[in-house]
Amino acid sequence: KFKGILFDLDGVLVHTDKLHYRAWKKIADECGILFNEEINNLLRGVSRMESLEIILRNYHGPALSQKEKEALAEEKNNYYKEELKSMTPDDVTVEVRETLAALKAAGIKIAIGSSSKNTKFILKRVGLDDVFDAVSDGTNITKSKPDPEVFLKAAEYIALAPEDCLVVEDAVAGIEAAKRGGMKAAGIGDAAFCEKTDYPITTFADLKDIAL
Ligand code: G16
Ligand code: MG
Repeated sequence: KFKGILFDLDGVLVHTDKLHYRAWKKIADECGILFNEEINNLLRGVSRMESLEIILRNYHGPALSQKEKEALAEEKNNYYKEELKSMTPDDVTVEVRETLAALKAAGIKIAIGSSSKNTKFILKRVGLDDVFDAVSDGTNITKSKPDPEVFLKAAEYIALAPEDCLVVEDAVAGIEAAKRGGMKAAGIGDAAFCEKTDYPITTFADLKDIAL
């Protein structure tokens, strides 16, 4: 049915969303800004600088220059990268590994479509760096989700038309990106309840029922 499957990274294959949360929380606390899980959910799939802008909606201090904003984003990334060092292959479940292997064995091409500029580092840490046919991430795009660019590039890298691909996402912005790109979308977590989600799934292995 699908010739290719394009996987979001954070919140789908690995749970770096918690690490993003902790790093942003440090920045928010330092600046005296309200930040909680609800606000964190708005950052899923959104680029680093756009995430900062969302967080700064709750900042009421003196105006920040572009330079100051970039410094805050960099500080967040430093905290985040420190946290990423603790990731190991154990951070990818057996269910995820087995499902990816089953999809590949069926001849389906698999690729990453992530907004993160840390994607390659994360894939290496968790031992998934040799598993995917292609990686499209924050380093090869100019517009982040909900723009479809990251998934269109992923499809292009595996030489498939968007309509032959299924996107797997945990974020509403990612589902939106998939639909705008002309792909079908499977949603896990919050994204399972998104109106535009074609295939709501409760667990990663459900992908086998959809794609095999
Ligand atoms: C991920 C996260 C976002 C994060 C973005 C950029 O996207 O979900 O919260 O802001 O990457 O990450 P970085 O700061 O590492 O470049 P995705 O698309 O993998 O869910
Ligand atoms: Mg995600």
